[in-house]
Amino acid sequence: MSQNLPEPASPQPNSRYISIGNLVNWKQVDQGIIAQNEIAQIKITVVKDGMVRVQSSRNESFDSNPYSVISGTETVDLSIEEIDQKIHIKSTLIHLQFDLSNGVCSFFDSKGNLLNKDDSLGISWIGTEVTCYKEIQPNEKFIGLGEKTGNLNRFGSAYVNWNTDYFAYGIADDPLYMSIPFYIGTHTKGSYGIYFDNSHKTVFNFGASTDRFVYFNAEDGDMDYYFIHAPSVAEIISSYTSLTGRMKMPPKWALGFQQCRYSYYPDKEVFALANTFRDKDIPADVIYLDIHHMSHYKVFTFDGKKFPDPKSMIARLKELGFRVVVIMDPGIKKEPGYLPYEEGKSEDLFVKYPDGKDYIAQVWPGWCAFPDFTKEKTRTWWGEKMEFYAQTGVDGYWADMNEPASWGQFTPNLIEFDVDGNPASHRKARNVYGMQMARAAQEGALLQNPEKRPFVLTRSGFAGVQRFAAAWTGDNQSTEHHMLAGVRLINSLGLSGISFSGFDVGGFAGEASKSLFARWMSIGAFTPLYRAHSMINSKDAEPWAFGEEVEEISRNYLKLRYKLLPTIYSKMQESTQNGLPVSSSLAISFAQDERIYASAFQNQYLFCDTFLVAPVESTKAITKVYLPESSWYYLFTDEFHSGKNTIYQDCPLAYLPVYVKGGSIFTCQSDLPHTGAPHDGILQVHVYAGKENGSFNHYEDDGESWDFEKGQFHKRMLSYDSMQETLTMDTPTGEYPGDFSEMKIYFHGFANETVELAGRQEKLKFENFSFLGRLSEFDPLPDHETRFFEIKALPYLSIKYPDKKLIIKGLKSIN
Ligand code: NBV
Repeated sequence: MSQNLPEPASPQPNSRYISIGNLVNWKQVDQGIIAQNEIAQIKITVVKDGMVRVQSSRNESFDSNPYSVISGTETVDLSIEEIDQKIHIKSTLIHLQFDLSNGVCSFFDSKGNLLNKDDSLGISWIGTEVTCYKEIQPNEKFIGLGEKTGNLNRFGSAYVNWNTDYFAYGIADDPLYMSIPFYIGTHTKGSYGIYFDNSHKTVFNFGASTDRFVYFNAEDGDMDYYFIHAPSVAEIISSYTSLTGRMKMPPKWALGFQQCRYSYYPDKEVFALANTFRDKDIPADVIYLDIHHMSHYKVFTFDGKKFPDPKSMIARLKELGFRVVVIMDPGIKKEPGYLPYEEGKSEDLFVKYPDGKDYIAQVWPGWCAFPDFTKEKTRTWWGEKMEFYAQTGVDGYWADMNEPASWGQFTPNLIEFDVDGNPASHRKARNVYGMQMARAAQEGALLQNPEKRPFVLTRSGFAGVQRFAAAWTGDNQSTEHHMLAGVRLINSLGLSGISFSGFDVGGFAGEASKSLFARWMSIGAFTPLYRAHSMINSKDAEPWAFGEEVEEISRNYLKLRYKLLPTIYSKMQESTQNGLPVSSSLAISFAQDERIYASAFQNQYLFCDTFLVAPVESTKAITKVYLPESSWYYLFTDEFHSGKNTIYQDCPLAYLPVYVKGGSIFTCQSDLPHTGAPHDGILQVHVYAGKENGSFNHYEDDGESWDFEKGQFHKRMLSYDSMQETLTMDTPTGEYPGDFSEMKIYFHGFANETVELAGRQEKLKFENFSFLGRLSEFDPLPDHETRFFEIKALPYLSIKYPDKKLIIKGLKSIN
């Protein structure tokens, strides 16, 4: 072992493959090693238990990527020794073997199972392009990679990360708006995650056009990846989000229904929209103002004709229980006298050519300059400008076109960005630009309203964007396939650290059929971000625009959404702590179950860990559903199904196939027109019998301030123990008094007529219960009957909301 390492060679332009090759010199450094030869250097660091960072560079120092990784190295127990030309780096969860003869890394778990290994081609370069080739393990599946179309199992496909404005993308198109270079590999020996921390254009090839390897590469920068291992896929995602951050608790209203259109104007139309929701008793919380709110599409302006008095308009909307979210596009019109342009120029805030001239390109307002959001000064300035919206009462911000998009769709690579003091070209900065705009919007919202939790929605992003904004999947199309592809996109975002996301319900481009809109509304109710949106020059696309039946179906699912808000809110809070998604692909809990990857079942997911949602085209009356290990109850009738079982399910338009996992608990409230309206004070607790134990952490706070950080929350663990036959409600924690005075506990799948409560037998009551309302008989013909599902004679117990720990005993499962 030598302490004197040779100087690394500087990169040579070369169109041939060159591998890192034989590494004769290495030395131990803090929590790892560094090895070097004339081709490159490689550094391996145990970042924390279950996480190893591998960096390799042909330069003297490693390239910095300041935006995604937010946690540092933790001190861990590890051993490092050299045996037969191999360095063994052992920490508790990962044993890494580094082959000095060719730079190949092999990752094992603590029991010696091989998780992942470089192909002998290893880490290598072609010119500045750096690649890591990996062997494919037997029967290995690849999942995640963020906003990517295609199958749940990405094996056989390749993807490019290059943030792209893609109007009306097809369901196999790539790349889209957002790049998350993080994927999970899973096979019978275990699962692992790889986060490639490089914002240049990257390629992830999971065995497309080759049977030899999978690889990931970047057109420039270093090989710099984090290898993450933990016993479960869920823990791998948690670990990844401890590295790149987690979402902040959103305001409760952002979980209500959001109505968007390109665009609602003038103010009268906005009022009509708001009043129609209320008149028709259709719950909703948010109305969006798209680009027509502006004067000549100039950000930080209102069109004085369409919106003569935005402040009073928003105040009136608030009285009706609506929040307003306003769009912000990055392009600043190049127009002398337009203050944001003048300030941006004089304060040096725009993206520039290397010769110092502003980069000017065309978008909605015409020729525009682009704020350099990778510069702190620009982000701060943008946040200050947001006062314009904040003082009118705007509550949320929508960052669009932030790939950044421009007409022609081809940004010249030479333009320069500050990258917070480490200037870089468009090649390195493009993929992080949108995320930095989302950051500016979040910081701006906080600057303008420090007491309130911000809501920012972004189209573009990169790893870590979850810290700043919710995401939506851009300009989808009004087709059945797109509806299902959108579900896969959301599930994939969830696998990649983004918990708060949604798609345009109804489809943005094109026009949804009646049935498609109805089905999409029902799926949207089980999606973290529930937002309908549609394109300019298309037919109206509000819940009432498709006839009476669709209106009733939409109302039903919207009401169900609002009933479920205590559960959704609780799960969002949990996600801020563990980084796990609220819409979870079945690959998280059932990674080793082959069936879940089948094309017929790959769209299925668990919502709030409780509801298995099986999205299905609106044209189908019956569908196949795969129910994995566990036991399951059809939500609308409590019909019982054992797990590891494929069933045929009727799916009339009014009933989306949804199943509750045995052993689950969730909480509900009464119908509400919007999240700010009072409920009836009764917390419904639904508990489902099962062989597995289940628990649910019910969470409440005031819904919009930061007081929960100072203890103003109400949290209560509810747990079901199948062996003990008990339902336990722990003593609540936190200082927030809680919003409920009564509790109504529904027992699903239990044979009980009484339960034991505080030593006494309590008689249960029974009612016919339905999660959805009955639809009108639209067709007067006698042979036509509108189907209605309900749970017959469901036992329940009503009690005062317990302020202390309470145990209900003697629960007897039917199955
Ligand atoms: O601002 C208009 C639209 C917006 O409605 C949509 O959601 C974005 O994805 N925007 C794109 C600009 C261009 C649409 C053709």
